[in-house]
Formats: sequence, C-alpha cells, structure tokens
Amino acid sequence: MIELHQFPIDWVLPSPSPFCLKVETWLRMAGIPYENAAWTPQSAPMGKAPFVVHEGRKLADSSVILRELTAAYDVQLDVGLSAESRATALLVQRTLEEHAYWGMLQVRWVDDAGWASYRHVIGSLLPALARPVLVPMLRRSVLKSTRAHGLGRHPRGEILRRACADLDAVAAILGDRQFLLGDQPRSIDAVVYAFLAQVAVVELPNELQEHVSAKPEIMAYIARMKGRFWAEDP
Ligand SMILES: N[C@@H](CCC(=O)N[C@@H](CS)C(=O)NCC(=O)O)C(=O)O
Repeated sequence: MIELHQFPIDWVLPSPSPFCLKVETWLRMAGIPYENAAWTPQSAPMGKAPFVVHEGRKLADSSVILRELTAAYDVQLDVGLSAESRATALLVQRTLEEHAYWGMLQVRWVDDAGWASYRHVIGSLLPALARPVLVPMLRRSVLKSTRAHGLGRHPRGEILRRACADLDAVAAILGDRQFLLGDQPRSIDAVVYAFLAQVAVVELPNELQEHVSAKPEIMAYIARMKGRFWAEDP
C-alpha cells in the first residue's frame, strides 16, 4: 500500500497544496490503493510535500512520484496519447506548477487580505502551541521564496496579470472538451484539476478566484473531475 505523506486537513479541499492534491487525485485516477500519512519536514527527502513511501522507498516530488508509480503499477492513463498531446500536457504542467503557482502564493501568502484568512488554514496544520512562532516564520520563508523565484519581485498587478494569463491559456486549451486532452481523463488532468480547484476555492476570495469563477468551462471541469474522483467529498 502506498503511503501518501501530506498535510492532513479538515478543509474545503483535501489539501491546501496543489502538489499534494495532484498526487492524491492521480492515485485515485490510476486506481492505486493508498493511505494518507502525516508529513513532517524532517521526514521529507526534499523538505517538501508530498512524498510517498512505495515498497519501503521514499519518492519525493509529485512528477517523480507519478512517473515511478506509472512504471511500477503499469498505469495506462496516458497510453495512446500523441506526441503533440504529450507536449501540450508538459507545457500546461510547467505553466501551472512553475509559474501560475507563484501567483497563487501571492494571493494566499503575500497579500495581507488573503493572509488574514489563509494563516488560519496554515495554523490548523500545526500544533496549537507552535502556531504563534511557526505561522509567521512560514510566511517569511514563502515571501523569500517568491522573491528568489523572481515573479515576486514584480508589482502585484503584474503578478496577477501573468497568473490570469496562465489560467486563460489552460482554459483555451480545455475549450469545450470534457478533459484537457479529450474525452478521457489523463495524468495531466490531475495537475489541472489540482491547480484550478485550489484557485477556485471560494473560502479565499481574490482576483484569481474571481477570474476563474467567471469561466463556465473551468467550473464545469472542476465539478466533472470532482464528481468522478472525489465523489464522496462534500
Ligand atoms: N516540485 C515539487 C513542489 C512541491 C512543493 O513546492 N510543495 C510545497 C507545498 S505546496 C512545499 O512543500 N513547500 C515547503 C517548502 O518549500 O519549504 C513537487 O512537484 O512535488
């Protein structure tokens, strides 16, 4: 049984992390049995969430996890995809994970308004006694990382303009298709669902959330993925 180490949370989504939600959604899509396990920075091979334990071996980084488990379980999700579809999937993945993600950090962690709500979500992951020290410390660390990435050095308007452009590009590729690459879900849909669902969370209102909520094709896609792979969730 796969152990999925991530942040246990009682929230509107199963995880506040798009990377954790990606892996958990993908495990469901692939039909691989798993159990959730608590994540600690000390136990994580790369200090990030998620990681999995598969046959006693730790695998870190969501993309490595999907690649290794696809081979280990002979997962057929992407069988038959054309080279062009695989390229589209890769570019969409990079856009969401390596670029739009940093815009999402802006509205949750950097903006004072977003942080006023999101700090409670982060706080709920931590022992009560440690919260007063760890919550501001984590925020400082995220702020530092957004500057180190580079996007965080831009004015807020530019960061959000770029993140909205990323989401528009994904919406344009999706169009009126059921899933990103056609009428059946592929691995890339775990990525797209995880990121779009995180942006659309209504409990954290912000411009990205408003932008995505105004796109019926995106909201229908989120509902479709949720209905198919997270049906038991409220
Ligand atoms: N490339 C990694 C990114 C994972 C990642 O950034 N996870 C965040 C949570 S959303 C994390 O653990 N951040 C803690 C840190 O950066 O110290 C993956 O695909 O798994």
